[in-house]
Amino acid sequence: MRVLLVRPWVNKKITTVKNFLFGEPLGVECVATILKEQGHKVLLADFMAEPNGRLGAYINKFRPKVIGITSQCTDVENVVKIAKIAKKYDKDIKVIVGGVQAMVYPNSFFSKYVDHVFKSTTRANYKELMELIASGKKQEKAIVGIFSKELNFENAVEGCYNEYVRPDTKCSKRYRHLYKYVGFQPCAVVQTSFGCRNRCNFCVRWKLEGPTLREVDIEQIVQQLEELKEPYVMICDNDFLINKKRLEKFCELLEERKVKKKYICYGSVNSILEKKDLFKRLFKNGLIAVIVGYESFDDRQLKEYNKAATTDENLKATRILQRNKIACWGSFILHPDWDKNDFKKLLKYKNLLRPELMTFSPLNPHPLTPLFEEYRDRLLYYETDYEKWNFGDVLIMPSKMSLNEYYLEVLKFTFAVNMSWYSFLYTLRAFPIKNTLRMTFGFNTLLSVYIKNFFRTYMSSKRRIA
Ligand code: B12
Ligand code: SF4
Repeated sequence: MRVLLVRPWVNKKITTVKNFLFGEPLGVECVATILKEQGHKVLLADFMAEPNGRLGAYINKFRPKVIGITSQCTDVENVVKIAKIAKKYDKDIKVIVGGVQAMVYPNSFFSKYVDHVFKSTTRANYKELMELIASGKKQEKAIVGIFSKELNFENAVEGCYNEYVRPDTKCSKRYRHLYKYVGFQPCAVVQTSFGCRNRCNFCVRWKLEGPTLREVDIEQIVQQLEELKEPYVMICDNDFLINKKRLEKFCELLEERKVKKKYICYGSVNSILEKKDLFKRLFKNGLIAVIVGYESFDDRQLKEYNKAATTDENLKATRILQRNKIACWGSFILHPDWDKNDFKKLLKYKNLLRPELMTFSPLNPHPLTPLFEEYRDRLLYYETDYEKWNFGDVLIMPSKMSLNEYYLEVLKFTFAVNMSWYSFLYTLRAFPIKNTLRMTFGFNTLLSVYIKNFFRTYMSSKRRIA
């Protein structure tokens, strides 16, 4: 059968990080592998890369029997829009939806335009569904991990976790030069493990992928790296630095096979501290930056988040990376109970840590996380305002100042962070000048969103007073 796989257009209403982070659609590439293995013909339409792409043109040209759409929280509206267009073109096209949002909230796609929603994706459930579609028969029983319209989306045969499948990079060939991560372009994304050993209580990732770590055979990964054309690779595991033996084997294989690439990965503070002697070798083999979730300048808050590290350990981890010439990209959470002084304290702590890059977002406790319940009463949006859970907006009512004053602090903070001369020097050294300019443009877009939010909250507070 012909299957058109689609990543939706970026939702224009959200605070997007597209100007910095624009990774390949790894999920649909995995689905493409499964489909090709099962003998189907696949075409990918990446509307994140083709903002003016038209679904109708793809349908007319490719004549798909099935359209598979991937999703994140910000995509709900566009996924349903794509499904509606598909059915308008041909009511017999089967529309299936998968991706992170389908895993977390399958019910957000229980629509008359969608036929099946994947809560978990495996070779087995895909095979069963595709055979059912090909047979044209009525669906009588549920398929594990899939909600189906014909069964009134009631068939919650809860499945398992997603199965590891090597992504099919051929299907995204014509877009690959566009994919980038911060200033590195072209940049591929690779996943080498699932789950996380830590339990930060604002984080949805260990909930999505499972509490126990599942690792893919590292030889298989190195082979995958060897075959990639991109010079840069973002390793999107939750904590790539967990397993020392595996990292040593990784280096050994890269050295043996002379694989020369540059890597960016996520790493937790405890993992960095445990392997301080390994970073020299990792740097030699191409590790250029580690994204570390520091979250706060305050040890009490780190405890509240159930972080497995202290502010002191954060500092030690940063120095280990920097001593080994590996850039540290630190990320932080802006807490809704902060006063103005706390924003200043974070700036001071940042100046002590001196991460090469700093990112931050307002506290965003996803509804699946333990912290969500604690803040439920102070939420500014409904749980079902899915697109708001995007890390850009203030979601929790601040306690020490008005929402408008809080946005002003966020705005001032954004400005102060981006005035940092050592981050600027780092970007000039690390990235081509055109990418630094693009990042400046991205920063201005982000700033303009906070300015808009500041004025929006200012006007609504005026209206309330009037
Ligand atoms: C790499 C990454 C990105 C990349 C690429 C994402 C992509 N796939 O398109 C970039 C940088 C572009 C990105 C952007 C954003 N991201 Co992001 N990202 C990630 C990260 C680190 C890894 C995702 C990944 O590739 N996983 C590996 C693949 C194989 O898994 P998968 O996509 O889930 O796919 C599997 C299944 O879901 C399924 N599947 C996927 N698609 C389909 C389609 C069909 C038809 C079927 C049947 C099955 C299916 O099969 C796959 C194989 O098992 C995750 C964190 C994490 N560990 O999950 C955050 C994460 C997914 N991102 C998140 C967010 C919030 C965003 C942004 C909204 C941020 C922003 N404000 O701009 C944007 C949204 C982009 C957009 N659509 O506009 C959140 C999502 C929360 C949510 N509930 O949706 C996550 C979970 C991070 C977090 N800490 O919470 N992201
Ligand atoms: S270390 Fe990172 S991925 Fe793991 S639970 Fe904490 S925030 Fe989530």
